[in-house]
Amino acid sequence: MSTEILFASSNEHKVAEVRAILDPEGFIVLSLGDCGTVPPEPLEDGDTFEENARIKAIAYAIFLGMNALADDSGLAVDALGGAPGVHSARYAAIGTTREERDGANNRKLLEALKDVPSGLRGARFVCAMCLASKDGTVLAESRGVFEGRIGCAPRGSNGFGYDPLLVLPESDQTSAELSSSEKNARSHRGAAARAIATALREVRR
Ligand code: ITT
Repeated sequence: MSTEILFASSNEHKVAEVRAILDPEGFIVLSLGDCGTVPPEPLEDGDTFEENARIKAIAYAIFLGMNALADDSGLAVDALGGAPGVHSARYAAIGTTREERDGANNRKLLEALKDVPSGLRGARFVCAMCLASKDGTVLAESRGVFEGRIGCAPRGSNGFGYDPLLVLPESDQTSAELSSSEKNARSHRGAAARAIATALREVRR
């Protein structure tokens, strides 16, 4: 039995990653583009990934009248006190396309860390996921973390965002040098999506 679930994100890379996890579980993952009406983007003004994931899931679920899953995610860098954190998507505040914004964000991050030695460049991707029902009730929440450190130059062409800068501890590869299935097996989003799948199975019953 297949069940449709909306993953309320405007980021096609995030949608593809979540789809690859939930599809084998028997869920047809719809994106905002599949919904006909494009809902207004809610203001992500929470202080934490969890708060923003809740804001997105609840707003889209109520607007569209259906269960909605949302993720708020980003990069937390130790040497920057956890920044860019919830501001990861628009850290450099430059660029109109996603590619331009990602490139500007990565350049700004490398500049901010230019004097930081390799032993102090620890960082992690964090993903908070929230599943909300059409009346705005939070049905489930999950969190995943992907540990690494920030390299000195971008490497790799897979993925999106800060993937070319996050160097994995064990292999010296960046997240952008992993295949999509390798990234999903280890990543913050992969872990959060696998955890939320359990709640989705309950909702389907
Ligand atoms: P939606 O809010 O529409 O889902 P978004 O891309 O704006 O899309 P966020 O507000 O959660 O999503 O911002 C996440 C940002 O954090 C994202 O744009 C990247 O810059 C970064 N990021 C999150 N997960 C990442 C990953 O797996 N790889 C690389 N960068 C990531």
